[in-house]
Amino acid sequence: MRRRHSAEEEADGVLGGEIGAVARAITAIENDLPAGHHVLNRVFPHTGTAHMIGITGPPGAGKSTLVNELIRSYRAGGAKVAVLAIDPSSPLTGGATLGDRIRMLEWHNEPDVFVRSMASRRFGGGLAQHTLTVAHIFDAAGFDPIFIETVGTGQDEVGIASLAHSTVVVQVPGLGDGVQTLKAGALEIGDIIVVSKGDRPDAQALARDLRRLQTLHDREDSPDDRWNPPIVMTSAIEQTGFDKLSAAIRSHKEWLQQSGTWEVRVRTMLATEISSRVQRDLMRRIQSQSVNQDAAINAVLARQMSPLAAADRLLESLSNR
Ligand SMILES: Nc1nc2c(ncn2[C@@H]2O[C@H](COP(=O)(O)OP(=O)(O)OP(=O)(O)O)[C@@H](O)[C@H]2O)c(=O)[nH]1
Ligand SMILES: [Mg+2]
Repeated sequence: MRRRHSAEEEADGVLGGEIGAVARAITAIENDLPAGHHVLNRVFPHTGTAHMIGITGPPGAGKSTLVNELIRSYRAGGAKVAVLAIDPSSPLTGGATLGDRIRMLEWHNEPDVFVRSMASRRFGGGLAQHTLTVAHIFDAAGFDPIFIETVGTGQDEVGIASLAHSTVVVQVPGLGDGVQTLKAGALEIGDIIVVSKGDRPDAQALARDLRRLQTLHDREDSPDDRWNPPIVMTSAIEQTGFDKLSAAIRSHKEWLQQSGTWEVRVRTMLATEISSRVQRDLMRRIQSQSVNQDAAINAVLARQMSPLAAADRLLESLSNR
């Protein structure tokens, strides 16, 4: 029979790197259970060191393959590595199931590698919050680095960038025309740009395009100590580029720390986590007052109240509770 664990025991378990405790804490956070909050409250003072690395790019771009290679590289240096794969649960993924998306990560029996998939549809708008909150648990358990794999659609790029200290944007050849905005968006948020599937014939052309776009984006007045996002080409088939990629990630971390940008990013990440939580909870509280909401909608429908006044009234009803 399964024994219940106290929050204190669970927190000690997480801090001691016990896989069972880590898994239970994450599940509790995912399901918004009080147990998750209690454990997080206790372990949070012991977090703040792990390097969080976002890996984003279109569906099927080769993100998981890349993460797999990066795990290998960090493991060789003795690191404990965690991966959080966010399943967008949207038709945009091309129907890939969670199983497919993590199949390439063959680390089941490695205690120092923890791979976890989360379905974003369960978060109801709290993607950023849930992702970062789970990452704190990994951090507390001594995992460093922590990879966060997300499917980028070309629109939510900015949000994705505030989930991590370093953002790796994966670009893939062969998407055809109409990817210009995707490329520009990628350049805006990418600390490191990867051209994956470098074995494909059109990979060189894509790298050239990206380099050209990058020069256009370059500003003459930028300070000397600015980070210049490198463009790295990788191929899983030819086994090339991964050393260069992991070196680039490590030097980005160094640059973050030396330039003081690390603290700036951490502040952004935590602010995003907090405000994402507040927004979600406010929405939930408004929705739970469906009587008020219905009355407000009806009043707007009858043109007795403007939509803005209705929104004001709903917010007021929350603070008057
Ligand atoms: N030719 C070639 N194929 C690759 C390379 N890397 C990955 N692939 C293939 O591309 C497909 C998708 O790879 P994944 O690593 O699962 O891509 P992903 O971006 O994680 O996919 P989603 O998580 O579903 O968005 C697989 O069939 C891989 O075998 C590469 O370097 N060259
Ligand atoms: Mg994947």
